[in-house]
Amino acid sequence: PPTIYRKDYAAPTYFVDTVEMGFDLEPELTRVATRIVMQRNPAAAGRDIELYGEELELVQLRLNGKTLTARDYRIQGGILRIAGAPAKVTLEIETTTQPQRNTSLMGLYVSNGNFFTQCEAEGFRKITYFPDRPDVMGKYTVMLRADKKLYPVLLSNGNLIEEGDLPGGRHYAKWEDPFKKPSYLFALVAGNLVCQEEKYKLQSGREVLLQVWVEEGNLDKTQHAMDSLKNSIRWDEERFGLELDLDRFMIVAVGDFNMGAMENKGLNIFNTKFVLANPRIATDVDYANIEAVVGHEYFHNWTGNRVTCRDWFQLSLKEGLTVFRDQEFSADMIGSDSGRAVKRIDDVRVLRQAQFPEDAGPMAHPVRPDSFVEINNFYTVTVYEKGAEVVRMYQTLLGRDGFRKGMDLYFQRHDGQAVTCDDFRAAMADAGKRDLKQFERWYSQAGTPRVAASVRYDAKAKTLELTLEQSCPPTPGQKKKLPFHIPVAVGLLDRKGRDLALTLAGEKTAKSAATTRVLELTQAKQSFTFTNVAEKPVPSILRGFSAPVALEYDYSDAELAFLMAHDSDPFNRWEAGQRLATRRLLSLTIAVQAARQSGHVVSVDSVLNSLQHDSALTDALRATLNDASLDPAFRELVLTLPSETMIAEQMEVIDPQAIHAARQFLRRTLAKELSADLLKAYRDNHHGGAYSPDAASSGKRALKNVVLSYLAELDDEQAHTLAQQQCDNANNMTDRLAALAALANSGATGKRKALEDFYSEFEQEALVIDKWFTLQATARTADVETVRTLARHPAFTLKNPNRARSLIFSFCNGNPSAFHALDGSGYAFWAEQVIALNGSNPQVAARLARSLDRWRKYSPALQERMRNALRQVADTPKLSRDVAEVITKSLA
Ligand code: B3K
Ligand code: ZN
Repeated sequence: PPTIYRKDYAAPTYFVDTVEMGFDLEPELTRVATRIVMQRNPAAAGRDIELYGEELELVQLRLNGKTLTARDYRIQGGILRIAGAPAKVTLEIETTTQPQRNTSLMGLYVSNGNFFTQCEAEGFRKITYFPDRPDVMGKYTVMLRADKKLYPVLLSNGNLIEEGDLPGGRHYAKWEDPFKKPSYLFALVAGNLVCQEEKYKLQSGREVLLQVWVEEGNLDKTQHAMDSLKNSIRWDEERFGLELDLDRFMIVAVGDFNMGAMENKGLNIFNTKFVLANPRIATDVDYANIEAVVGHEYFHNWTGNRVTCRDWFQLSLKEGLTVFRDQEFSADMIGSDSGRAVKRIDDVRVLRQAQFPEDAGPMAHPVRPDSFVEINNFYTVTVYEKGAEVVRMYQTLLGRDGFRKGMDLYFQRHDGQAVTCDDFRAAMADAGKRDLKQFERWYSQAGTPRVAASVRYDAKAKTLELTLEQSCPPTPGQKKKLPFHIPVAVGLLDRKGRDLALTLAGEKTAKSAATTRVLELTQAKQSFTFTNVAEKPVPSILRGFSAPVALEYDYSDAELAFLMAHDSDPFNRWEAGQRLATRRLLSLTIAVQAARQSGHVVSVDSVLNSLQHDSALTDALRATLNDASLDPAFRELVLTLPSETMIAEQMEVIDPQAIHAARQFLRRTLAKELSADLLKAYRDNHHGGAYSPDAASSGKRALKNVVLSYLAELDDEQAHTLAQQQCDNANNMTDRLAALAALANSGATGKRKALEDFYSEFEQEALVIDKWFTLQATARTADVETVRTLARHPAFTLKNPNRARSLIFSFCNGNPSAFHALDGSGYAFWAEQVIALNGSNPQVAARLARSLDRWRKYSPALQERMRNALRQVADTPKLSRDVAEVITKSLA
């Protein structure tokens, strides 16, 4: 399959004015009649009309009223070309598709008997022939016709302008979208659905209709999504002055969906996972995710829909920006400073856990990629999460107000247009009167920059010189990197842990008492001198994680413990603990390896136990755990050790089993040493009152449940009883699931029964059964055989993406020590599943294919087995473009 390059961008040959569509919806065969009014792009005179189409039956094609025959056009490689057409053209196209057989879940498909569409990125071309590219925008009118009994609800973008009955038990609905849009934002839904609806008054006084559509039995799970939608609408008005531009806004939940949700104009379609919630079935994390995703899709209405992308290389223009917006929304919804910090830490954790490895692996690509084979493979953590960090850096550099001015200018210039990342950067630079030329490298260079920091204190001169040196490792196709423009937020702590007022050399004295300064690192190496520094301070560098870089600074254990206790910046306070824990985990991992090698592998534990005791971490964690002045949610984050994946990324050669043993050992040791404090924290934060998903209550539950997970490490009767009681008495899914996990990872006698009871209680709740699969796939005792057995369970199916992710992805990505079993059995299983999914759903298959991305980081023996599994997939006949791209790049 061909590679597509950003540099080859060419403007469309024809622009679209209006699109009228008629659908005769039948699951076996749906007829689609499309009338497109187009005009030649004057800059593309003499070039063909180009329409894309995939898996379509072309029934009829007419141009300005005249039926075209096979001689009048060519279809090649999914493109239909018409030569010599006049400047003004009306095309009438009739196509058919087979929704029931569409397992790719792109284009028009059927889920549980209802019709849905997914068009981003290139799914519209599976519905009709069309200039299916984001820089071609048109005004749509859509007529839906279907059986009235089976499909009582007929929805599309915009406003309902007409509906009525038709002969033969059928009915119709006509929808008109007043805004021009690219085809990827088209949507229709037809089926047997019900909705919760509400009238909502905008700040301007205009009233809008809000609806959340679900299957009949789920009406008791829509309130949180509705609340989140209203909060999103208000937030975008207040923070960015952006108003909902439609009179009607709909969210529809669907059980079969490739991703999280889709921002179709006025008709957002969501994975049920990000809509349905009540305390019985949803955890605190689910509640928070629903709020974030509802916000995200709603915010796209301006960042993505009103201003869209010129081409798919610019994807981060809308995604990075919209993730940044949803992150800020969630933070503002919590409100408190500590809550904001917790949210920030959560977001950075995702970035480091998923994006840093991507940026260091074979699929590494810039935030604005230069090429792709299959665009669906580029909806990545780099484009989304690193893209959001890039947007956040504008705000860090320009300030909140400056950023807002930049946003205002962006909309003023580009409303209704399809634009580029450079256009966004120019709006920020112009509004802020700043030179952001070098900042462009954040878009063009892949890889995670390293920033090495060092300090020199001069007691006589009372100065502190901070030297920052940046570098960026090579990535595929990019050997040498140029320096980035990096905002580095810095603070200095005195001996008592208080922030110093900061003055830089050359400035008058501390006119402002700023205690955090944003330094701008633009060269490979740069020094900054602080004056008036009375004593040697401890530096707090990269506060708030002010840039997506890996910071290296040679802290002593004592300095880290000091920062954990005193840093006024909560992010760095947490970070210090993570550094300390990482250090300890790495040395334990090496000890495990040494114990194994020495031959007498009586017990790795006994060897670890004999290591010199290191109390720095234990003491610091104890202090945090017992500090009632700290937000429980924050304490939970501090108590959570870096994941096995995080540790793996720090190693030259990844040894999954040694990492696992080391981390388990440390958790057990901490549980023993802190048992009294843990029990007290459990009691203090456990209360049986009515459930509320607010940040304060969920923070307490989070702390209580991480404490429970530590106590469960002791695997004694007390822990079993605690877990069993919580499991029996919980009035919400958060507590229930945490207790079940504690049991499942223990040797408690009630463990089997607890899992079985859980299953029968929630058999009808697909999203809960997903959790049931995940819990078992990631359990410590799970191995490939466990997962194979679960895959034969009657409730398992690869056809439903959520279910596939709940078992297969959870195991391959979330249980490293079992997945990387030395005999390669995990990889054989992976290859089978990738191959099976490749046949039905290439997009989901390609996601799973990425689980072996980092194969070169493992021991030669494991590498060999992974390479074999990769080759097995590579040699599979009829490999999709999606999977082929991932596998080829992995093996390259
Ligand atoms: N824009 C969609 C993602 C579409 C993915 C296509 N493979 C959801 C979102 O980011 O909001
Ligand atoms: Zn998005």
